[in-house]
Amino acid sequence: MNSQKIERTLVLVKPDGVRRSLVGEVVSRIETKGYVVVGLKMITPTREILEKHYAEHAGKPFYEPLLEFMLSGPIVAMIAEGNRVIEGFRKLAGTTDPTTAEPGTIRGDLARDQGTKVVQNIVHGSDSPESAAREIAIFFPELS
Ligand code: IDP
Ligand code: MG
Repeated sequence: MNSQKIERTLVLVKPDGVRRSLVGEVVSRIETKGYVVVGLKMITPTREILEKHYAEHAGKPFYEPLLEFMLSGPIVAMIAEGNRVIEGFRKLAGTTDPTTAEPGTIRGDLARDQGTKVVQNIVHGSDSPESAAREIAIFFPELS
């Protein structure tokens, strides 16, 4: 709990979050928690970038709908920094399914089941130091 290791995590505001003008809300939750946003950009991702980012899900039933959804509009990519930020942002985001995500979390407060093939849940956050390094390199190649 007292680890002093400063981490970085990749946060994405997905197209649903951008469409609903929730970029500021997401940034605000990260910053008011005390993490520091050290990189931020709005991009229209290519299919190639998303295939790299979501490689672990290739072949799953929601994979194609996930790529289509992520290609449906601009997204905002951010790097958040702080002690244990990888775990901390996952807690701020809440669980994958917005119906059961705890109120108080980004997904629990701001998203709901839309009846779509892929769950639309506002944000992505890296799930481990290895994923964070890999994903930051995909979205911020200029930093590596
Ligand atoms: P995470 O974003 O909470 O880490 P992952 O399992 O990595 O969840 O899945 C990536 C994204 O794919 C989720 O955020 C969600 O948008 C979508 N997704 C994951 N599991 C399902 C599912 O069972 N049905 C539909 N969409 C899903
Ligand atoms: Mg994930």
